[in-house]
Amino acid sequence: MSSRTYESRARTHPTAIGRTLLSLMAAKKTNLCVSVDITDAATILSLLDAVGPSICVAKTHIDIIPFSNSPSSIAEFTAALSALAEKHNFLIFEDRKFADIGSTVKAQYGGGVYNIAKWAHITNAHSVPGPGIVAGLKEVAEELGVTRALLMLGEMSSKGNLGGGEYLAKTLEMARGDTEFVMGFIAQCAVDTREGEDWIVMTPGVDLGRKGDGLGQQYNTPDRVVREKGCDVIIVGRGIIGAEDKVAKAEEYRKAGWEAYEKRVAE
Ligand code: 5IU
Repeated sequence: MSSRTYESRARTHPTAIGRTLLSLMAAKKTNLCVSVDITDAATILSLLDAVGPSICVAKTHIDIIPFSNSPSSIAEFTAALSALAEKHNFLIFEDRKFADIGSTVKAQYGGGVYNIAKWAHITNAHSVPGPGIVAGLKEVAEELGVTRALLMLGEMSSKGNLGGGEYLAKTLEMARGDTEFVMGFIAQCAVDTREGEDWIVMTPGVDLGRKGDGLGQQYNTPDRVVREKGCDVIIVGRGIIGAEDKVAKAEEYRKAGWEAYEKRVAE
């Protein structure tokens, strides 16, 4: 687990997106990623405009939006999303969980109706298919001439998931094959780091009160995942989007995540 500050890691992280992310986290004093699992595009945009100052990353699932209301086009929505990311200085993470062979994920990431690589700074991929998935995704970013980064799924938050342990260790080995494109992991704990390595760990399954959702989701507190387990970014969905006062709740999570980080680097 890293006791280095986000500022210091921002200067040396091997990925360009990692350096940008760590530096904006330090500047805004936030390690909060809000997961906007909302099906109405306009509601997502107004929520992000309101919580923008509290977050470092907005995590999307673009394929849950029917685009039947305004904004009714994907391009219009992603343009507005990008403008909000600029305005409030946060990054966009499409939680696509790519899981196919290199040639197929190339077509999925760079094309289709969503054109994810064009607007999402970060996406993620399962390690099941082997290193070709990393190579295929990276080729898309190179061909488009955009700066992008990948998180590998090392361990999920849900009960009974097959990640963690040896699976995470093998995923880490795969990530070592491309340290300029793979910025880190989705995991529930810091990964074993060799001298000179730095992986950003983003962690879903975070809630200040609940323990689960009845469908396998398992929650830990910001303090548990950031201070005790060494994760870097907390990902919070329903804990914020389900609250009456979403702005106040986002601030509450930002403060909890930030205090946990401050304690970790002081320990
Ligand atoms: N998500 C998880 N667990 C995981 C991965 C992704 O919960 O291991 I990878 C997603 C699912 C949802 C968000 O979009 O993170 C968590 O939302 P809640 O905080 O509402 O449970």
